[in-house]
Amino acid sequence: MVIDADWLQRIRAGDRRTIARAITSLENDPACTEGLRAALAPYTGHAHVVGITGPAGAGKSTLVNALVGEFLRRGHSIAVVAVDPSSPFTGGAVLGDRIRMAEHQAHERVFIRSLAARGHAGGLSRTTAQVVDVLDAAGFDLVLVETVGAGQSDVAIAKLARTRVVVYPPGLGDEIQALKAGVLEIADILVVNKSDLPGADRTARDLRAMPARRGERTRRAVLKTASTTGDGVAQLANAIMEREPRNPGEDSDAIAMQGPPR
Ligand SMILES: Nc1nc2c(ncn2[C@@H]2O[C@H](COP(=O)(O)OP(=O)(O)OP(=O)(O)O)[C@@H](O)[C@H]2O)c(=O)[nH]1
Ligand SMILES: [Mg+2]
Repeated sequence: MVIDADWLQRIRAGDRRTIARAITSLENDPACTEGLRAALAPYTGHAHVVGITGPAGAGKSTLVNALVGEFLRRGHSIAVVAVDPSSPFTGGAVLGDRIRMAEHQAHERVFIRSLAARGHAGGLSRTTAQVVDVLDAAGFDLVLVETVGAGQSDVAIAKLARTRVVVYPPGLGDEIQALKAGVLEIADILVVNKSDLPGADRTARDLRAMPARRGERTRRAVLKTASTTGDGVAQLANAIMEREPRNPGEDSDAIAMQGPPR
């Protein structure tokens, strides 16, 4: 891969073939990481990076597919990075992700890519952060990163994403206590997916009962979705968009309004 002005221009123009090749180079050749990071640095930091994590089979990929549809309807461009566990137990996951996310694959405002985790610790593959940089520089409004079924150590996404969504299936029960110290701590938005199945209300109630994080004024949102029917997906999209930084004008207005009366 030759990183020159021409290449940069194609990336920034969102040229799919150049994006795809850059990601393949990153996957195959760790040596190109530094050059790429330096070249892209001036053009990153604009995309809203959203981490979608949670236990295996919670419905993350199905939910991402539904979110992509919702964000498309709202006029956004969306890139999806699905990190595959690539363990012997879930060897079919890449194919499964592709199928579940295939609905919007061909859309001009969508780019979807699976990455093999290859045993890399922390729920992300070695290249995930750089791949996100490529997609950010390519001008996607949102970059959704689905990570492998999260355990307590899978908090690498916390550093990468502005918004962390943790997805659970119904029926957590006592497991919630064990989860408390781990990935739940990094969640900005908690989702009980498969809300069409029994037990979703109970799980949502249990999650709502969790204390707020230290230093946090408000508790995290707990939402219910059924990604197969689309129920709750618009509300989740709203909750994600609420975490976009406001433009500076709006912020100063807000401060002025909160100030003491003159
Ligand atoms: N009933 C019901 N089933 C769902 C829902 N969302 C997903 N599923 C099903 O749950 C299964 C797992 O869905 P995935 O989207 O692959 O889950 P995942 O969390 O991405 O799984 P991994 O990536 O393997 O960890 C599939 O058979 C989905 O059709 C839902 O809202 N309701
Ligand atoms: Mg998945």
